[in-house]
Amino acid sequence: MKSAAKFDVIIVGAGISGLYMLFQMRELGLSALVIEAGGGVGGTWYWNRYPGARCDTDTIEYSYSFDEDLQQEWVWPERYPTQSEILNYLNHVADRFDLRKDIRFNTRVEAAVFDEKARRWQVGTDDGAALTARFLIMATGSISEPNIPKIDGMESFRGPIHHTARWPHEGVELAGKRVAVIGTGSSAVQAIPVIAEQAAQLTVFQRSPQWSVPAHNRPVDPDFVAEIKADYAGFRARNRLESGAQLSHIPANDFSAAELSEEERRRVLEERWQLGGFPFFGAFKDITVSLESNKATADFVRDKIRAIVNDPAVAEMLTPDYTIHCKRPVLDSGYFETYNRPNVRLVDLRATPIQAIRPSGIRTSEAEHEFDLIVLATGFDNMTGALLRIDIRGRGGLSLREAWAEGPVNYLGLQVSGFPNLFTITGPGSPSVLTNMMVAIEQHVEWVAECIRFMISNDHALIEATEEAQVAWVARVNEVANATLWVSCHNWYQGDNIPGKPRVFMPLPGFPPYVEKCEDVVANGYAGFLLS
Ligand code: N01
Repeated sequence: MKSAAKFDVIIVGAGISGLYMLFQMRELGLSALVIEAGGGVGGTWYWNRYPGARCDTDTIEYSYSFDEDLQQEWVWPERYPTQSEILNYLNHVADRFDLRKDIRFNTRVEAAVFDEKARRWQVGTDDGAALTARFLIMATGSISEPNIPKIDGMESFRGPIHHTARWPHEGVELAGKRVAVIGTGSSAVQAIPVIAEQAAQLTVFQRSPQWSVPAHNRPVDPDFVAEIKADYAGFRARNRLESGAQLSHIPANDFSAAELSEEERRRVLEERWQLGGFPFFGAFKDITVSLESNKATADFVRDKIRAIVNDPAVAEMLTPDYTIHCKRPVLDSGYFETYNRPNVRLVDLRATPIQAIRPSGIRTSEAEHEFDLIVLATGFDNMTGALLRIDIRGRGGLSLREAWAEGPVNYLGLQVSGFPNLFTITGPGSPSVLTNMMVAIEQHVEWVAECIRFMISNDHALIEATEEAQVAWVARVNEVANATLWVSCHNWYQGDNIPGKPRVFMPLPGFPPYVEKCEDVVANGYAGFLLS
């Protein structure tokens, strides 16, 4: 039998986390291999190529901060980066730091088993390779495992069915086509206006109406960029002090709706609506905890939807009845306006659910709809899906799937008790998806790199979260989340979008206190971890 190829570190995934992790491991002089299922770098931005795909974090913030020359030199044309611009950027990073030579593409990790005797991880891939490493780092992404709903008759459809996160690289011809989009999350809200312009007909199948606010994309203002770049490090540092690790230049207002008259509330909300993007949700300081501020904001958006959409019945269908900002906020460029087009129809799945996909289209409880193409904008098995699809086994053969049968448990979102030397980047239990992901990723990667450096220089073979620290951490995440309105609706933060998934709030609200905790843990000799 061929012996396994040995590395100090194996990193799973060559997205934003995996690339930076590899860079950091090289800095420590370690041998590292990245294993990537895709044919190129980029992770999310490699896979999500649907029409209109764009990031909704401002370009000035959605980039690495670890290299001053890189952040000074790179130029983004618009307020929000498109998928292809981000992919170009990540390819540039991979080339600039010569990362590709340590990345194995088109290879999927299937299993990882901790060998207690050798104190190493054995990693198996779909091409049959056997690899071992002292450290295993899961840079598999928080939003990467597509959710393909099980709908009767799906395989019988005569045309193509494309998930937004598996969009064909060569693009899809939409002209003259009758297109169905199932889902109305961030991906759909971006894709729908673009598809509507190209297709002959578009029918949107909506399960939950979506709170969405205008992105107000525009070319970047060179003076603004010059101002930021004059002290980019300072800008980054200020962003890290914000709860969402971003937008320090447009912070949330410091008052709640209760402090204002009706007229003042409207004025403040209108100002924020004109700013567009995430700053809208900062009209009041407490939209995620105060029902009054939340309702004031929601009522304002309800009025906007009614004013934009011409047909009152369609406007009603598009108007959410749950707390705003409870599902992950969505930014759009002409989403509600699209429903005024003569070639666009909306089907409310609450009133008329899908019964089956037929060779010619989709059958709901009310009608048969004929299509040439079906788009699944049905989202992801977020935060745990990409980890649990791999058969990961720690001490005593304990599988991660068993350990997380009731929902994910870990310490700091970084390590699971019973799985020594295994780290997750932006895992559940960390701020991750409630922040600017770039910042959350850099913080995690740097923490893990420092931890490995510490272990090597102090001759520690293993690090493992203790059971007690893990129990306390999970309780803390629940306590923080339960004090917010994020638990007041059905959302993917709690796994509500996946049938049978345990209902557990997965990300941790609040970036700065989390960072402080991570730093305290280190200052106290990795408190809550067992080093041996
Ligand atoms: O996925 P989603 P997404 N039948 O889960 C519906 C990030 N992102 O790909 O709300 C019918 O939000 C589902 O309905 P419901 C961002 O963090 C960022 O759009 O569960 N419908 C929902 O409407 C985002 O939150 C960017 O009731 C079904 C939709 O499908 C995350 O990725 C861009 C269904 C899924 O929405 C995921 O976004 C894109 C079924 N069986 C994504 N199953 C930017 O940065 C699900 N749905 C801009």
